[in-house]
Amino acid sequence: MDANTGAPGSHAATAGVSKFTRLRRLLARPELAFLMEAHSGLSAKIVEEAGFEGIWASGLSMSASLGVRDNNELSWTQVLDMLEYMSDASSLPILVDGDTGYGNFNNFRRFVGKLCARGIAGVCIEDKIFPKTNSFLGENQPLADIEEFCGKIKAGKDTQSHPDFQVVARVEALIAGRGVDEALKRAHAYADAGADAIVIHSKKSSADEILDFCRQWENRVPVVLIPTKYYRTPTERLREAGASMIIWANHNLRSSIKAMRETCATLREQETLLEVESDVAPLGDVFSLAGAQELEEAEKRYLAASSPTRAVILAATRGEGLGDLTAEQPKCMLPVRGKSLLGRQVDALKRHGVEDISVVVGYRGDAVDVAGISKIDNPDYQTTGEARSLALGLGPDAADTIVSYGDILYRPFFLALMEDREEDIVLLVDPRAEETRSGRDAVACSVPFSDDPGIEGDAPRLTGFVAGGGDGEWVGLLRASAAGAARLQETLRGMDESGELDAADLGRVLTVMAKKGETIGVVYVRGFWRNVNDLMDLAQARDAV
Ligand code: SPV
Ligand code: MG
Repeated sequence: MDANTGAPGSHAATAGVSKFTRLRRLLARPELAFLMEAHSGLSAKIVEEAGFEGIWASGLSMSASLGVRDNNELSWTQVLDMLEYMSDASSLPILVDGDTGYGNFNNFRRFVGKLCARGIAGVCIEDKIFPKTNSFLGENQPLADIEEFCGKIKAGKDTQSHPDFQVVARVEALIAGRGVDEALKRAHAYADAGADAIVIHSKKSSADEILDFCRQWENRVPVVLIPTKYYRTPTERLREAGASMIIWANHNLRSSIKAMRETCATLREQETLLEVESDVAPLGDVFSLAGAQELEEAEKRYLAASSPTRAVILAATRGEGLGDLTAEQPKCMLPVRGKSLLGRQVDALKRHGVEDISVVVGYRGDAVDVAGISKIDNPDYQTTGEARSLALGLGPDAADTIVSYGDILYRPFFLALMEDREEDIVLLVDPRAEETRSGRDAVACSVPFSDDPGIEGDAPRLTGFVAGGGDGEWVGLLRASAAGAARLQETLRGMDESGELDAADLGRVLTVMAKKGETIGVVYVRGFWRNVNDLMDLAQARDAV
């Protein structure tokens, strides 16, 4: 958002008009304008949401919201920081309560320079002494020397970097008990010094003095009123008196104090959220005020669109080698220290961000019960093999896919290892000595495993599955990019057409592809995985986790 124009501003009439100009127009127009107090980015948003045309950045409210007194306990740079949040959060022009200008003309002009740079539309300074005291506290507050205060106004006007930045002079003569004549004398001096508008302030519950001032002032420059104490006076009377602007000076702060107290008291007493929930803003409101939706849309525009990875787990076989243990369930459901083989795989995939997990089931598919998976049935599991199950699992869509056997256990980092390679299909292969292998999926590779393949050694590729020996054993995990998955599907279709598919295992499919010249990458991993074909494997798997 542009700090000066608040670019996504909602009012057509103000689109493209700077915040400075908008505040000047609010003060100058004949129609009465209203500023509402804010003291944070959140309250600034709520003011705008309510339809107000401008914000009063109240010194009292900003101080109180940070738990300090309205006695210049906040430094001017801290105020500036709060203003930045408010200005970023809202497209409305902000008139900031600049107290006495944080020192003499020099401190004030430096403040004005920074306000202009941050797109704060105007500042109000009061003719009291630094450090100030809130106008509603104590009696006979000392006033600034008129000449000194006029110098401050001039310094501010000479410093502003935007022609419409507003310097509003606040007359505290009535607050100090010095009467309407003193107030008028000061107001004229300040207007002569270049003030764009005058605030005439009073702490009386009657507006008589204010109305008297307005009558005699005759709108020489616009008049701003803060009717906190004379709130019973109808707004209509203030309008008729010629006020240009009214400031509701602290009412967001005070309403939040009341609401927070009530919530705290209820919770302290009841120790349950039941009664409170309906009295507080819904959480959705919090996210929407913070702009969650804009971020969601921006993510769609700016984050690289990576097609989500899915997984296909082949788990259609019973696992005869495990005897009675698989009488009622397929081996993927065998528990390994309290969690099934399949459940452990699903956990690893989810940790890796894979949400779309399909499990191809066959034998006792009804007993495959793991949260977060979808089941695909291979009704011919007894007469077909892994290749048919894979064809069913991949379906017609080609997406980035992890394929695994349902009976393996592996460390979750295996999934990341397959991402580091450029090939469209990548296998994990364990090169350990033949005698430690299960003997299931022996593979031959273009480059054997080496403890030190060099910095840019040739990346190993699959040559084909072999009957024994070879360079290692396929772990039972592969990753195919969307393009790789498309080529896998194409190969499976071709094998189906030639009648080869039903008898084929995955080794056969990958060998067909390698022989056709497809590049299939291999990543060597030594250990950190198990497959479970028999009771011995199961015992070892249980020891390994
Ligand atoms: C403020 O809001 O901080 C003001 C207005 O200065 S008043 O508290 O009425 O003085
Ligand atoms: Mg103040």
